[in-house]
Amino acid sequence: MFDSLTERLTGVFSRLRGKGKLSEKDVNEGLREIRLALLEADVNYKVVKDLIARIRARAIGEEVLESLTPAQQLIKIVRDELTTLMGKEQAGLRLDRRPAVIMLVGLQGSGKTTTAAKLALLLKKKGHTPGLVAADVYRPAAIDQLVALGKSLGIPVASFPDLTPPRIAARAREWGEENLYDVIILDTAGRLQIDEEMMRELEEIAKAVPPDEILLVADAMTGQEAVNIAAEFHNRLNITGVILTKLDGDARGGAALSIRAVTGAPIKFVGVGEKVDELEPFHPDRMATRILGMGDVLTLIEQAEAKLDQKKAEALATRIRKNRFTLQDFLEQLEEMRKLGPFSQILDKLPGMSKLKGAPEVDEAEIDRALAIIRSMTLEERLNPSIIGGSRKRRIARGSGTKVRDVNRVLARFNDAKRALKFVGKKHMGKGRFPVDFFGEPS
Ligand SMILES: Nc1nc2c(ncn2[C@@H]2O[C@H](COP(=O)(O)OP(=O)(O)O)[C@@H](O)[C@H]2O)c(=O)[nH]1
Ligand SMILES: [Mg+2]
Repeated sequence: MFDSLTERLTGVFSRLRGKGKLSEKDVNEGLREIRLALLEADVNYKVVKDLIARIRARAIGEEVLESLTPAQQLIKIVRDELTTLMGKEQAGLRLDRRPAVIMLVGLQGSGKTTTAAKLALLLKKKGHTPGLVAADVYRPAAIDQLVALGKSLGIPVASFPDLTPPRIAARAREWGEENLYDVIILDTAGRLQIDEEMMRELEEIAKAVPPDEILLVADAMTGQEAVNIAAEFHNRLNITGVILTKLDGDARGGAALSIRAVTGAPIKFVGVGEKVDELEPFHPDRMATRILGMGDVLTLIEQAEAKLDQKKAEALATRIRKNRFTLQDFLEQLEEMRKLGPFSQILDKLPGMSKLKGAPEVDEAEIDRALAIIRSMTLEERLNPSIIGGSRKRRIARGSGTKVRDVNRVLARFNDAKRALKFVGKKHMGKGRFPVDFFGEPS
């Protein structure tokens, strides 16, 4: 579902993440790529424009640039805005009356009849007693199709071939009352295109019942066409929601992302296959997360675990156990951790941390300074800090834009950490466990 959009967005974010700190130019470049990806996914032009404007405003307002994990902040903003775009909360069905009537409308081939059966099955599984009514009297095959589906699911189907569609609708409610069905799903006739006759008939049906829900069934594969259709149906019928079908195909995402913003009607369900159980409630937040390629759960700990290179961590652990921990290791680990986010957030979430001493206070600026200082050292100096005398310290300070006393402090911290790790290595470190409290107060 929406594979190429997801691929493109994932690409944008991994490029941004790779940069560490972001400049305003980086953010603008990223937003430009996101914009193109959305347009290519056939998202409505105006929807994209507004969305990007909102993301940009927040990216600047929330100081993404100054944050320590700008790419992640930006992903979060994009995810939030995509969620809002699709309606924020999951929109459920309003089924207050007995029986409640759900009227399905849409063009021919959009999936109405299939969806009527799917929806009945979903409601039945939730404890409802649904009944299906065929209000498509023009094609006998349409009635047969619904009858066959109902039979296979054990759901009653009624058709009243001698009545006009508005009369069928009124009769359908009575049929439900008589049989104590609590939800009636009306499958109406569609045309290949929107035409006046169809619209007028649907309006008459809606007047005759009137339905608790008028749901437009729209084919996601048709992209912006589905959005235009939704807007027209909404104009005439005041639809209460949309069921987007065929999301299992190579739909590009345009309809899912635009329909709500363009029409104001929320997507309530999505069809994800031809089988009768392939209808799902639509969750804007989960869909946004999915579109961004972040799976269903976005938590720091998962990111941390995914990003820490286990092999490296094990090799490091071995060196620590043997007390051969160098400034080069120190640098690599700092850089590795920098990718994860603010230390204060990750410290207590990393495996093994709870076993170490109480969560230390971390000065983020100091870590940045330490990184700059170690980067200004030669490899030889990093592997053997004892050769760093006065003139080397001055050179390193100059190179990193710091003072000699800052260099001294890093070296002292490193020695503290090394001593602490020697202790930790003997006492606590299991194989492969990742030590992260270099910046704890030396014990
Ligand atoms: N792949 C896929 N096919 C669907 C989905 N929903 C409906 N279809 C197919 O779309 C075609 C038209 O469906 P139908 O219910 O007859 O459409 P109607 O003319 O609106 O009643 C059928 O072949 C269905 O199997 C879906 O979510 N995924
Ligand atoms: Mg049909």
